[in-house]
Amino acid sequence: MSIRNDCLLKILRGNPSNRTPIWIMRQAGRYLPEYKKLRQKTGDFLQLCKTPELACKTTLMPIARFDLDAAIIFSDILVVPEAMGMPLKFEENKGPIFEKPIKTEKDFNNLQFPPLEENLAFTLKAIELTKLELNNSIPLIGFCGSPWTLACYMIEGGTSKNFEKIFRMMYDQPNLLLKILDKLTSILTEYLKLQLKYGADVLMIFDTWGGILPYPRYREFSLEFNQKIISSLNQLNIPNIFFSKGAFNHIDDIVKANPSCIGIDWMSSLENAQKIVGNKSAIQGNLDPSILLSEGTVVKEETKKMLDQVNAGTRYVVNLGHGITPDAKPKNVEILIETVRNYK
Ligand code: 1CP
Repeated sequence: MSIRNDCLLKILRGNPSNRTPIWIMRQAGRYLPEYKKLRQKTGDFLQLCKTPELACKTTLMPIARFDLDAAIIFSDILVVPEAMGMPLKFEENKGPIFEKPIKTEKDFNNLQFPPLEENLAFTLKAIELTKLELNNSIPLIGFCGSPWTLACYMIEGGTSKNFEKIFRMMYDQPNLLLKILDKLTSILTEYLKLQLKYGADVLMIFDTWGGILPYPRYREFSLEFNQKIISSLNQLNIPNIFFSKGAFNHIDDIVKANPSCIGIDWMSSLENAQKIVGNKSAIQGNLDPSILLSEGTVVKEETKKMLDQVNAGTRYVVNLGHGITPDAKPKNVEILIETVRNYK
């Protein structure tokens, strides 16, 4: 079945579109009052992810409010390590916690290659339900974390400031880390293919912590594995988006990995991105998420400035340079979208 508003798919596939697609990373979440209300009622964030009807309902919240060109399934990147046998909890104001982080070869050997269709059935079911609800109006984006980004959480045990544990492993036991990344790569590839099977139209890899790697190690510990995943998706002709935050130094190499679209963070130059990427991939971004905390007039002005930088012919997707933050004003999202729609 074809999708009625397919401007995102057109841009990702390199076809012309007279509408510039816009969607927002983490568009369903804590900045929306209706999300906060549902979240209060449900209690636990993970429980929300694990109840397909509620995950579907949450996915659709921003779609009901705003004129967006894609939905992104409500889940989290960390459900994958949990499915591999690492108990996970989210603590209020603390973020994710793995009680038994990976420290040794033995911990690694205890990680399962889980039956993903069973262990992650909740997200797959949520995709299926959401596809029915969307009724081919707009595409649905499925996603996963990159192997490196997931390994950061699995080894650090949660959010980290200095990432000392994973860096220590990288220098002292590189082979153990490479084995972890390799296993994650196989699992994530299979997981993305399952999301496709259940109805996702576009697949995205979030390499949120790629940019913390020392320059000479980025390729070996992040990009190499992401490239494998991207190449599996390309073989199946599935439009994909690769976002590696803080990795603009490596954009030449990222282009060579050949994703359909490259996410650009707000610290990087959209102009330079266009020069380097050309027409080989689409580019997505890169409004500073903090602009949505500001006044409406500022949102309008900054959005226009961003659009002014985009050359005719660039395969371009409007988005923020990273996820929307909990204090963003929903009204500002409306102004952002309106400015994009009215831009000539
Ligand atoms: O209600 C709550 O308190 C939970 C907040 C929340 C939400 C709404 C978390 C906890 N995850 C999510 C959903 C989520 N996570 C989506 C769904 C799409 C949507 O909201 O529209 C997606 C795509 C993610 C991906 C994700 N989770 C990433 C990669 C993307 C990014 O923004 O960098 C990462 C790093 C995570 C881990 C995570 N999940 C949640 C927290 C607090 C964290 C830790 C972040 C950190 O380490 O700083």
